Amino acid sequence: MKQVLIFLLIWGFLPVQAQLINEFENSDRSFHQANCWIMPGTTPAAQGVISGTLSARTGQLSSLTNFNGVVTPFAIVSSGNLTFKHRLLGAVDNNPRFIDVVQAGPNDNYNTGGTVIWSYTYTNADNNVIRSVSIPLTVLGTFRYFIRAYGNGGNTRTTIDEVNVPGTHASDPSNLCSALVSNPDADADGVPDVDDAYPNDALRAFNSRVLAADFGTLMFEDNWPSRGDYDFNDVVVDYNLNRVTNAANQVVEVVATFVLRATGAGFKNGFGFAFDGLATNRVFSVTGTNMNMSTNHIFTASGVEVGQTDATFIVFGNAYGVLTHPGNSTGINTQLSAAFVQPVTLTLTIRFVNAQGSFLGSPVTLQEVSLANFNPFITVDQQRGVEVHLPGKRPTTLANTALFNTRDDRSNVQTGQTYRTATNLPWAIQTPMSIPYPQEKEDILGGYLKLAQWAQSNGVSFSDWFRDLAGYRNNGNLYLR
Ligand SMILES: [Ca+2]
Ligand SMILES: [Ca+2]
Ligand SMILES: [Ca+2]
Ligand SMILES: [Ca+2]
Repeated sequence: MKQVLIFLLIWGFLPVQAQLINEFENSDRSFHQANCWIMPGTTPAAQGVISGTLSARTGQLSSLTNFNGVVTPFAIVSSGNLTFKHRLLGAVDNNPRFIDVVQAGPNDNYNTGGTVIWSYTYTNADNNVIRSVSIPLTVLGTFRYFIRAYGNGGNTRTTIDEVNVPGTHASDPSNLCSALVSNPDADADGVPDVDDAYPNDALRAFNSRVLAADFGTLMFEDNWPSRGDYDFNDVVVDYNLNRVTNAANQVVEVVATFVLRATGAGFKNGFGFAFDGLATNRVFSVTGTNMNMSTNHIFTASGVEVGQTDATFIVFGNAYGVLTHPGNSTGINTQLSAAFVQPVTLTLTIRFVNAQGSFLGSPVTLQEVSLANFNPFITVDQQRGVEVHLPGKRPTTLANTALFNTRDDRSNVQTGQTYRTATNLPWAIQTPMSIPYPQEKEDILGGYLKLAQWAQSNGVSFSDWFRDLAGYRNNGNLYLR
């Protein structure tokens, strides 16, 4: 008597007695069913045996749609071959006979769904001949297999034996033999669905935002290198960046969201940013740039600005091409006497991979597109060379550096001491939360009462100057509606 191989395994909390090999040596169909082998129209029988004393013997192959045969348990399939033997019991003559194998996933009905991965048409030469089948399994995952025989009439049968599925048993006999999927991973990217922010997208797995808050605020003064009215509302943009990473934590794309809230300026200013140190040729594509009412920028085929060493992105070329002037104010959304214009959200999608997920050179790391490397700036009044950046940030390749150390600017580009006055005051401000900005012509130092001390101490004092704490703000100077 041949031995039936029994595999024991522990799956979660549930001990399952399970076979992925079946030689059908037990004559009781319920024994096989208990191990999640289903035998539609088929019973273990001695007639037409292939090996041992019993084989799985189908009913008469008299229907092309009512299949007889053997359904294996679900298996987490590893690479290898599905093997079995079969034997047609009788002549074909005028009644065609077929045998095939269907691969069915947890969501497929084995009888009506799945994929045929092997098929064979019997001829009279098969009559009573034992045939061995070996099918390489190229698609790995959780599957069961239906070895099904069928024909269009007559009383011929087939026997099936020595079925062997490579992999780990994954049927739950306590739950109608449904697939045991402890950590489903629908897109097979290695990140289980529960942890995968993109469970049906194998290129994407995680979101990583640079700010915990929904948005932070960027405020710019466009009179640089003069101090100007210092009202910091000439361009006001809320921002956040979402770095989308794959299962290997490589950055597939950055989805940069900006809300243009105000432009309290006579100048027609643009806004963009660079990722310092990230070479232009690492970028596969950029979408979402708004160049309404501006011809101030030229772009490569992939959408980054031409002529830049570091990858540089333009969000909009002209704030007046994004927000529509209400008709009765200096700028937009800085004077309470003028009509409020609804802020406009602009989303830039910067992709670093092609459709197959391949990078242009080395994969982009989270560090390369971090807040530390984020270098936002405005371009003033459609003059490409006039850029205003945050203090300590470098100008882009296209900036006119002759403007440094003119008027009120006291930059030292060599030491990175850029965009600051003799008393360390900036022309641009970045906060990790969204805050109000000054009304038109109101000096920001009169609205944010700790800002001067923060800037002049190089960020040591009042690092929370932007918060709404007692003694920190003078709301009368801020644009609050
Ligand atoms: Ca996944
Ligand atoms: Ca995914
Ligand atoms: Ca101003
Ligand atoms: Ca202004």
